[in-house]
Amino acid sequence: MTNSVTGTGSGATPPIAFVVAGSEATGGAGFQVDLKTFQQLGVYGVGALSCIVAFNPADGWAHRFHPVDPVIIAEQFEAALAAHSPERMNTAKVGMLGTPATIDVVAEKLAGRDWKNLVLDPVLICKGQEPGAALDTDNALKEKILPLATVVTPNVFEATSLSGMDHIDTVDELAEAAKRIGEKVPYVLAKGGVELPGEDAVDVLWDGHEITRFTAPKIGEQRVSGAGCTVAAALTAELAKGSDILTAVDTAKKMVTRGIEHRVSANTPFDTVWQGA
Ligand code: PXL
Repeated sequence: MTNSVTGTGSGATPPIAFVVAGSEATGGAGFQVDLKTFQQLGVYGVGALSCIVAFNPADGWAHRFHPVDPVIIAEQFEAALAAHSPERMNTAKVGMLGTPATIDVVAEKLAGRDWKNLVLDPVLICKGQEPGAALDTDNALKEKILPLATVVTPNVFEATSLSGMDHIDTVDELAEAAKRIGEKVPYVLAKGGVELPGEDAVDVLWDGHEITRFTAPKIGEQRVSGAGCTVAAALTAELAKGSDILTAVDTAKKMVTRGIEHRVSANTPFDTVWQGA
């Protein structure tokens, strides 16, 4: 007999996905979004915190950025990877890391498992960091984490940086950037979102052979916080479930579009995605 309270009643054991990302306490980005997205898509979330971002409501919601000690990051990886064997957990997402020291330990620990799917959301800057420190972090991310990724999900800003292009103003240029980044990573999902002109939010997938466009009508022109995290987390969850990349991207795009339609407003400057929509 199954028992709904002890939770043995829902049948098969769920797929598992690992995430290393930062906490963002208002609930709109980072680790919180990743776990909510995994859960919504029926995936059991596991993970390590890389940093803690606490916005400052008394200072225009500026980012206050706190790295987690690399020793503690290493310990979290040890616990999570020992608990869940490679046969059960072969898919991971990398979100915001934040410092070169964090990137070093995360690169070392990620390299300890042969991930089938490693989705990198290349969160390049955090407004709370010194520009010089941000540049070092960007370079370390490109050098040490990007080569481990099987999928990378840059927005326009990140795609410009990763491709080395001067600017990206059109979907065609976004596609060109995706191809260039694709020299280093098998799959590149470059997200135009509301950043490019036109009526639609267009994302492009480069799979090493061709570009596929994913299009949805823009819902307003305002950025919604957590959209990038939600897309990358949904893609991760779908890959953990065994979907092929095109189906996974399609599901991720539909989920974020619906989550933006049903966005959550708060006292913060940006609305946030509702993963439960
Ligand atoms: O949306 C990018 C992002 C990712 N991760 C964390 C963040 C943010 C933006 O604020 O705080 C932890």
